[in-house]
This record gives sequence, C-alpha cells and structure tokens, in this order.
Amino acid sequence: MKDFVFSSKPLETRFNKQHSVMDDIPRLRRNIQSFDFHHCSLGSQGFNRVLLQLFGFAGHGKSSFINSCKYVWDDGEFWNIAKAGRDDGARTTERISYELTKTITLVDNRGCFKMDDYEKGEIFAQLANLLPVDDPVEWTKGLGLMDQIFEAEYRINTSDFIVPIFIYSVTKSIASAEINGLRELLTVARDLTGIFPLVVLTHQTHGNVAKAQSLFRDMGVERIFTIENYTPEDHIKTRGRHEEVLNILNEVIKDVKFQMRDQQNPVMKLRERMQYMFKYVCERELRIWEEVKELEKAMQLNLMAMTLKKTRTESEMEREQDEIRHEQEKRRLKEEMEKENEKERQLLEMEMKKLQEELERFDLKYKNKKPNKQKKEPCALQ
Ligand SMILES: Nc1nc2c(ncn2[C@@H]2O[C@H](COP(=O)(O)OP(=O)(O)OP(=O)(O)O)[C@@H](O)[C@H]2O)c(=O)[nH]1
Ligand SMILES: [Mg+2]
Repeated sequence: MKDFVFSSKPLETRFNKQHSVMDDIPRLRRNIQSFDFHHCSLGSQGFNRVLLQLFGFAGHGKSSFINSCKYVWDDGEFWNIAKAGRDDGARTTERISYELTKTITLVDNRGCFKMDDYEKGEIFAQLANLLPVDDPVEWTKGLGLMDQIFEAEYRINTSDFIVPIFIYSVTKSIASAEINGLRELLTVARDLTGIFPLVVLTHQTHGNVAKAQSLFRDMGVERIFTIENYTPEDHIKTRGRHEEVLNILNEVIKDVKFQMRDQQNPVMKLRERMQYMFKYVCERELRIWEEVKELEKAMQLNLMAMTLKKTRTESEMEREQDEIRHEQEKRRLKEEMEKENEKERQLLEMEMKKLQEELERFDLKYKNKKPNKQKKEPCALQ
C-alpha cells in the first residue's frame, strides 16, 4: 500500500501491481454486486439504477464494450449481444439498454461521425437521458430535437443515475481541428450529468495508448482505462481482461457513492438537464441562423461588387471600342482623302498633260509657219 501511495510510476502500472497482489476478481464482483442506492449514507434519494451511458465516435467499440461487460459479468459463453459491427461503424442506430445487474444498466448510444452541431445536440440529449431508451435515434435539424424531448418527457425515468463513459479507440487518430469539439463534448457531458466522463480506450494492443492517454489527460479527464475488448474473433478469457472490465465497473460504483454523499434531487436534475438542452438548442439555432444570414449578406455584397465591376468593365470596354472605332474612322477618312487627292492629282496631271500637248502643237504650228513680211502680226504667246 505504501508503494501504491508514494510510487512515481503511472497510475495504471500501480493499479496493475496492486491487482496482482490480491485476488481481485471475487472482491471486485462482490463490490459491484452489492451496490444498492438504499445503502448510501443519505439513502436512495429517489434513485434506483446506475445508467452507464456509453458514447463516442462510430466504430470505436461501444457495443463491443457492452459485449465485454456482459461476457465478464455473466461469465458464460461469448455472445455478440450488442451487435458489435464493422470497423467503419454506424452499426448502432438506436439507444439500447442492457441490464447488467439489478442496479447497473448499460446504454449503447448512437455513435457520432462528424460531430457537427446537430450530432452533438443529439448526443447531449442521449447523455442527458432525455430521449427514451430502446428507440431509434434520428439526427434532427432545427428545433425538432426539442419536440422529441418534450414528446419523450413522460417516458423518461427520473430514477436513473447517469454516468457518462466515453469510448475511444487508440487505433484511430483525431484531427487537431476536432480536438476542441471533443473537449466541448466532454465538458457538456460533465455539466449535464455532474460527472466528468470516464474514458475507456479500446484496442489497447493495436495502437498508441500513450498518445491517447495524454490527449485525454490534457482535456482534464481523471480516469482513463485501457482495454482490449472481447470480440467474436478473440474472446479467449484472460484474467487481465476480466479484471480490467470489473475494475472499470467498480470505479463507476465508487464515483456514484462519492456523488451520493451529497443531497440529490432526481426530478430537479431532470428539469435542469431539460433546461440546459433547451438553452443549447436555442443558442445553436440562433447561431446557425446568424451564420446563414452572414453568409447571405456576404454573398449579396459579392454579387453587388461583381455587378459593379462588370458595369465598370463594360463601360471601359465600350470606351476602348469607341477609341478603336474612332481610330478606324480616322484612318478610313484619311485613306479616302488620299484616294480622292490622288484622283484629283491624276486628273490634274492629265489636264496638265493635255495642256502640254496643246502647247507643243501650238508651238509646232507656229515654228513651221513662214513669217509674212508685208503684214506682221503679234504672237499670242508673247
Ligand atoms: N481488436 C479489437 N477490436 C475491437 C475492439 N473493440 C471493438 N473492436 C472491433 O471494432 C469494430 C467496431 O466495434 P463496435 O463495438 O461495433 O463499435 P461501435 O462503437 O459500437 O460502433 P457504432 O455502433 O457503429 O457506433 C468491430 O469489428 C469490433 O470487433 C478492441 O478493443 N480490440
Ligand atoms: Mg455499436
């Protein structure tokens, strides 16, 4: 025990060491089995079951974790009871509940893909236990989610104590742009349920566990567990896997007991969750409406700028065309004038030539003429 408290080794290693010195499986089973709300120091306060809300991205192992819990708890044959599916996910599209013990029920929630505002809203509503279990989950747009919540109001069990468990596969990577969305998901899950989600990292022998652990630690997650789920392909019982599953369930019970030391009011809690969701949906719709309006405004401005540019370009083009036409006209007039001038020049030359010929004939006529000695006449050209 001294070693456990003062060791500088990571928590997980210390846990494993502590587990190995004791025969943990029977002890853990006893702890889980014996949990009863009526045994809490302030009594049941209106609660009668722990609802383990499994949530996370599609295909990360939520249904497989339920299979593992059932396999370990029932300790019989392996059965794909939660219908774990393909690696690409989207297998579970309903909220389905699986009773583990009299006081513990697991809920397989619909996994998310894009984690956009609509998917997040639906996940929050599932986590808040505001949508009925064992019903299909539709991704609704607009204010439709609130209609669903109001419709389901009378089917919701106020006596459920919700514990959120985020399932994340270490084989998958998360884009840095999605990290804020994930942080928001975990924070809202805490605000809605009053418990910071426990994180279960699946596929522990197939990926980078340390990286995933540090990702969630940075987001403030206190309890991170790693597990290799039992699957249809690999379900040979091992003590390590059995212990880890029981250990997770036992930690959940510890969390519930810790919360139950304080005064609780399940009906009030449900109302608070409802109000939280109402506020979330309204703010989301307002934000989306504002974004759409901003987009429309930007598009309108863009269109106006383009029209203006077009008009300007058109008038510039018209002016250029005018100049070209003007130049062409000038050139044409010049050519016409030159042609006209040439014609006139040729006419003039012809006339001049004619005159020249006339002159030469005249000259010749008078050159050959014998002067008349008696009667002398003056020359016309002189
Ligand atoms: N090796 C290994 N395979 C796992 C583990 N967990 C889940 N798988 C496999 O991963 C695939 C998806 O697992 P599911 O349990 O269906 O995932 P899911 O989160 O329920 O998926 P959706 O219902 O689609 O949201 C299945 O082929 C499982 O057999 C694990 O810890 N180790
Ligand atoms: Mg599933």
